Amino acid sequence: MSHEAFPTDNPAVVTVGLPYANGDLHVGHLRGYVTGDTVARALRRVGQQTAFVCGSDMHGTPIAVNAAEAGVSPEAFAMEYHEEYAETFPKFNVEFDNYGHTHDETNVETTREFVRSWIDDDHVFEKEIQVAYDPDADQWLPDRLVEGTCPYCGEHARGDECDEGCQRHLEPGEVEDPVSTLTGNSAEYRERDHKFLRLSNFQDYLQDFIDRVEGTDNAKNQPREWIEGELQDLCITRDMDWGIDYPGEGEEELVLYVWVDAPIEYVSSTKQYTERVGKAEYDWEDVWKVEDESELTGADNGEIVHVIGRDIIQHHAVFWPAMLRGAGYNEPRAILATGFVGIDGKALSTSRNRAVWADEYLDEGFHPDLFRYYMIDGSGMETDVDFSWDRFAERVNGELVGNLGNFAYRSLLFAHRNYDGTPDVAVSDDVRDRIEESIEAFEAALNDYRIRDVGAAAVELADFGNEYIQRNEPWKLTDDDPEQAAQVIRDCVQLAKACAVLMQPVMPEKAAELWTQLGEDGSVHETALDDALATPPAEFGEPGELFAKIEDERIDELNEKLQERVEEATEDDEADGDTAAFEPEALADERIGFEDFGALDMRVGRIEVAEPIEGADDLARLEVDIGVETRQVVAGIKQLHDLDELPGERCILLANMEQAELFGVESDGMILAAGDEADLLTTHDDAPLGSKVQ
Ligand code: B3M
Ligand code: ZN
Repeated sequence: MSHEAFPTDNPAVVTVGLPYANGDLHVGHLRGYVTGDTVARALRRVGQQTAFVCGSDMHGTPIAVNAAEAGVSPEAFAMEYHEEYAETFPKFNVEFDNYGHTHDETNVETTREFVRSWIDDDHVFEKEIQVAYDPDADQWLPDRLVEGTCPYCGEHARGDECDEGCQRHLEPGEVEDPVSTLTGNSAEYRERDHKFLRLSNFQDYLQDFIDRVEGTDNAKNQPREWIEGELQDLCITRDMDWGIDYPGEGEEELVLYVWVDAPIEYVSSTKQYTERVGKAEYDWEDVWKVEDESELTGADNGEIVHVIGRDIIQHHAVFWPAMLRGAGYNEPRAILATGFVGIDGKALSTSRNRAVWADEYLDEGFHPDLFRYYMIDGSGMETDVDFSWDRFAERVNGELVGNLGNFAYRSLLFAHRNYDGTPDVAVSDDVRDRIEESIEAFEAALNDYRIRDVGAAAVELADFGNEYIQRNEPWKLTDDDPEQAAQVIRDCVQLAKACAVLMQPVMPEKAAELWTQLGEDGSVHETALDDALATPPAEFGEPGELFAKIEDERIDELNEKLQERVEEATEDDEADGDTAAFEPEALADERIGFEDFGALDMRVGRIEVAEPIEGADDLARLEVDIGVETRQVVAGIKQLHDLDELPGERCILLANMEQAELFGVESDGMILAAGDEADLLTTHDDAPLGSKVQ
């Protein structure tokens, strides 16, 4: 690791990608904010001074277009959503230390300072380029106002991003066969002068940067391809009214590209936080400013951690570090890129109403911490997940109600009834050791950015607690061996207290509830991990249940509602010829004989191990037991399945497939799967492993 482990003596800042102030929030957005909030809280638990900041992204073409359609100014339009977001986040216990927006004075000023600094250091130049133009509408077509074909992968691309294909950022003039989204007519390319940030000046720097940046594998590896190739300079201006004016002389009609002022809001928002609490408490400059490149690797710089969606890795791991360096700023220590949230295997769509909305979740009466737990612990951070009420209920009923809640309730109830609180004996060595183990697991997971495991620490400890209480049966000991009964319950109360400390980052409100039940008078939000081992209060009252079971009927209702909506959205997709709808492939014309078929040696297998392959976006390494032996195979299913769920699953393996090596991993066979979602083939009954498919 190129960085000192957390906690360091430097202040940290955690940010989350800014939401465009352009529509209501849904569970897909919330995944990122909940992840960021959990990271910030976990850092504080290990003793790292941390500010958690964000803001609304107010600029860009979609907001300008939607505002025009609504007949209001872009500013008024965006402000309304900004205010809605600022109110919604705390309802999910996402508590920013500062939540600003990109159009506020601080960000306008900071952005202009950045750009002036690039101009002064000769990182900006002017170039004549082709920009799409709509002759009917008589206007330029920046970004989302034009669509066409991606020059890199041939997929349909919208303006500045190939969001249906290779996910690349696209520069003005790059989209092929441009069409105006304003009129639907073909657009023309016309010549126009624009300003560019000379990214090529930062090539060497970025190569070093990508070697030391920490975070999720996707964020560390994907950018290599862009950084190691020739870096294309970044056009930083647009022909629009809505945005921050380019600060150079005589360029009044140009505004800055939205991706210039958006990440700078991370800095501005931290600045505003300092303005509020004072430099003595938190100095934004300690985190963000590093004039000289040689100091970047020093031990005195702040720790910048960005949580983003996996579609904006290039902006954060290539453009943003160059923008920072060009202005004498520090660089990100870590970039954590989360997977997407889908429904029924399809992307969430706000315009189609294929979504579960933030307000809707709360209106259903569910506690925000349940959603947080499901998002953080339902799957690894990089994995795309399908939102499902069934899975939500499964997690809540199994791990929270059945395990964590049950353990805390039975322990505290027993303690309260028999001892009025914590029995007056010392905690046993075994239990102390077990709690220390959980603390270490939490710290290690945080330092590796395995946020799911940070969240799992409390639930695993409760699992241990349940086994412990079950094994020792204190209810049988109260008469025969009161000392031993007191010891067991003393241990359980300590375990419950440790659970409260460890669960705080993921479920802050539930942790506080448990803390109060324990009779603690301070705040669980102020604790350090070691407080998990401090003696709990001698007295506390009767506890309540932390979590309530979600009944099947309730889930059926929710499923039905969601299903109806998904079907409607799919019908809309189909009506629009949207390719997200399922289209079966035409049947093959050519017939084969038995012999050809018999040449395929397909066997029934069981997946024993499934793990991601470092550096490969889609590939996983599997070990498959096929009765006679275990085969290692490489399968392109990393994004499509939750790998942790695969061990134990039965599958069909083509055993005489040619051997291959992918990303340095040997593949000795192929597992069979159907469709774009790689639905794994299996058998109807339980034919023994190794049985031949015939
Ligand atoms: N506003 C939203 C997105 O592309 C965009 C993020 C800006 S982060 C600096 O996900
Ligand atoms: Zn593409």
